[in-house]
Amino acid sequence: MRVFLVDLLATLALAQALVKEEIQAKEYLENLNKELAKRTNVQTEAAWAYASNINDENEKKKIEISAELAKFRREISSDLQKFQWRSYQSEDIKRQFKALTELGYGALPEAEFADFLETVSAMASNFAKVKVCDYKDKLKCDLALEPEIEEIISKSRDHEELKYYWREFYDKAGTAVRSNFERYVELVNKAAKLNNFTSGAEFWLDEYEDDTIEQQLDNIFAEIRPLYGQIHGYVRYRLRKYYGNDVVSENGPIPMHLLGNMWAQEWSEIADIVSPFPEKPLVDVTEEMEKQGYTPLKMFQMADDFFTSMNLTKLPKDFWDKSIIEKPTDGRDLICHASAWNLYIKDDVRIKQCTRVTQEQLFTVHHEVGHIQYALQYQHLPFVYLAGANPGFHEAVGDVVSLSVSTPKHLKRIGLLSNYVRDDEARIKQLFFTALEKIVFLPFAFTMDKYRWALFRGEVEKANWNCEFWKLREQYSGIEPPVVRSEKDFDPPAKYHISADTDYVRYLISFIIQFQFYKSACIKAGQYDANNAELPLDNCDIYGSAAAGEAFHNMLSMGASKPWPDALEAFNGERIMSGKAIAEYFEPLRVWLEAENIKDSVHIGWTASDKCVAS
Ligand code: X8Z
Ligand code: ZN
Repeated sequence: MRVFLVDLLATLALAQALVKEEIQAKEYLENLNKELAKRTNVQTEAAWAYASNINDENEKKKIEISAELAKFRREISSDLQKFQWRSYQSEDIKRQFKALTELGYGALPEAEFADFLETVSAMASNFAKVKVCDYKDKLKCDLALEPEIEEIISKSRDHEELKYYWREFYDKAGTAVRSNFERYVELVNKAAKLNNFTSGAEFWLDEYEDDTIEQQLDNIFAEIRPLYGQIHGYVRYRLRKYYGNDVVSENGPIPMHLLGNMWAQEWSEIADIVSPFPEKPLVDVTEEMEKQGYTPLKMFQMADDFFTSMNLTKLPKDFWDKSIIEKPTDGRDLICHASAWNLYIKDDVRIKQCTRVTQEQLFTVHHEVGHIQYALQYQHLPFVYLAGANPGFHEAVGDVVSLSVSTPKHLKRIGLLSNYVRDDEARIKQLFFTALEKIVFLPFAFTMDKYRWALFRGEVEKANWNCEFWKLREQYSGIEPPVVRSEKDFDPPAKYHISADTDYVRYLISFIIQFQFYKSACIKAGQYDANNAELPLDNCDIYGSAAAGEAFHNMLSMGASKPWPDALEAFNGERIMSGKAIAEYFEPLRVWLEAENIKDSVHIGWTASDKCVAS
């Protein structure tokens, strides 16, 4: 009896001590979050300075400050281990501790972490600095990806010219950094192991807090794949008519340089030559934007206006003062790939974009402003929670608004479209256009990370690293390079995110869930009713809807404080990522295309590519 009482008292004392410790831990976290925000602000300023002006001095500063921050985080991580946080009552405190003990790449020993930063910097700056010579004037050698090369790849219909720029770009942006990339893969895997993951793949996927995410994506992709097959078959059939049988085969993969985009990730730039119903208007407001004297500034003001029309937060003064929204003309090198930045100080948010006045860029502007809106909505939270529910959520916000902006209804409202009659054929044409952006992108996005996961997992021999990339691109997208590639070439880093160490499955997730958000937002806005032909999903404009804005606010203001199903639930009551909404959106197109392809005896599917050989 006595022994029992002593035990009980001891247990009680322990429990009391734990409660007391938890109170102290809370205070400790508050201070630590503030300290981390301050230090991360300094590090992000250095990263911003480098990204907007690439030179040795800015690179050195950025690397030094990043190394210092990583060192600080390693130090506090041993402090954190002194707390028995796994036994605490509060889910919130446990979540914060868990996030703070994760060191990411900073788990690498000092010298290797510096090596890692230098390696990524070398690849990213190489990508940013690529310049090629003009096709016709080989003495003019200052063409950059943004704007010159992208403009040519999207507008030229001369397949030899397109092939020339494709090869120049891939050689310079990809092959040039093969050895850096090999070192990079080693270091990612080493960091993964130090964080107790089997490989870089599991390390990257951990951000999604869902052990079955790969399987879920495989399943959703399998549901959409038949529609992709129809689009692919139809586009190849139309390209064959346009370029002739010698350039485009009947059953093979599509030569990717003909698709209007350097990576063939979105094909909407060639809508003018592959869309059905040529006599119907193609919704492309680029010309109208030019005619009306649009500027990058005006495009950002419009995005700001869209978010505020839904009762969301206005872009703050710092945004307008500090953003870079046009390519500087002083000749400096910078990373032109559009990005949104959170500086971890109240209202210090910025975008860096070499904006051009085109319809496609108008959508990108909304995409980037979506990132900023997310940051503004969660900025009241502790530092550890200043992120999206998962990276895919962060990518999806602005795209939901872009889906709305791209509707004929909205383009009319803002005076960019007139005399447009939306009959059945015009509608199919519009859906086809959107599919060239949204459906075509899915297999592309999947392969960017399937490829890197496979390398991290050691599933591919180094001697096959290039051909494995093209094998996946062929298998999933049915495209191939315009010229024979070999293991003497190395093409993956010619995609920005591969050179810049950014995962890509975030965009695959975004392109799926953005339709879930869009559909619910449209219902909330009274703009979509599945039983009312007057209110179709593909002409829904959520502009001015406070109800849609409230749903956004509920989700965005949670930041990363809860697992993503909770954030999704806050938006629309769902807890599962699903392909149902995207399939519903494109259903009329699927029905039409299947019939059309049968009528035209269009071949569906593709034979294997022979465009990559061992050496
Ligand atoms: O990289 C981006 C954004 C910046 S987060 C411009 N996107 C992906 C890409 O360009 O490859 C947006 C969609 C896909
Ligand atoms: Zn983005």
